[in-house]
Amino acid sequence: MAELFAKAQGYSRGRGGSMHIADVAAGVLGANGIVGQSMGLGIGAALSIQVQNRPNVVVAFFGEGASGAGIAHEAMNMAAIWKLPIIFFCEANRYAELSPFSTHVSLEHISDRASAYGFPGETVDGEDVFAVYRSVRAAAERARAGGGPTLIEAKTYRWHGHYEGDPQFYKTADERKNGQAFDPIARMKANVGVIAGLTPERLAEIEGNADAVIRSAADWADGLQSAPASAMHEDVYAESAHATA
Ligand SMILES: Cc1ncc(C[n+]2csc(CCOP(=O)(O)OP(=O)(O)O)c2C)c(N)n1
Repeated sequence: MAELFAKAQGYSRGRGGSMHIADVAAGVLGANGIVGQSMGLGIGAALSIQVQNRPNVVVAFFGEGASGAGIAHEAMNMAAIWKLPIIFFCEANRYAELSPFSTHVSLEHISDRASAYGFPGETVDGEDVFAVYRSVRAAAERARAGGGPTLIEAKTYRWHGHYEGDPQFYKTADERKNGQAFDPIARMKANVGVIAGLTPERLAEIEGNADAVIRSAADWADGLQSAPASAMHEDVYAESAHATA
């Protein structure tokens, strides 16, 4: 919350915002705005795990748009050759920026690409929390046992536009109106009783506790002083000559 509110106590000292959350101590190496880079950074992290003989597994998240970037293919190839402990996790949400899936992907399933590198690829229902969990768990077990990478494609749906105020003219009017019917959280709540044996009361209690944690984090962050403007240029390694002209 401090990072979202641009406060100095944020993970990236308030300079990254929502797109650059990193918490290295928790194993979150950092999101970045360069499409596809999670895979390049991910195989580096996976190589370090392998060299140090640690039991961790990397999960590199990316979209179907990123799956066509050069770095995706280089990273998957190297991960396959070195049998790196990494899961390539594609959130295939039907749109890349303003482009529908079929305009830039030549296959029905991104997961089919894994066979080109010789490791398993799997398509899961990304709206089903439990299916995703099972699939990731199996891939992590394989990676820990030295079996190398897995490509998981989770089919899901992007509610929002690419940017605030995106009129989403690349969707049909019906889709713009009814798209929110795809809701993995609502679906999980409807199924969790059957699968995990939770009562509606216990589920409401869990939700209430989570809400309270989020609320208190937001209140805490809201009350912090803003990072001083004088600190804005700290950790900047290159500046345009025009900035000082
Ligand atoms: C290397 C690079 N090229 C282009 C962009 C501009 N850009 C930002 S998001 C995006 C589309 C990404 O699509 P996808 O990977 O499907 O992710 P999603 O939109 O679903 O989050 C593009 C092209 C960028 N940030 N980085």
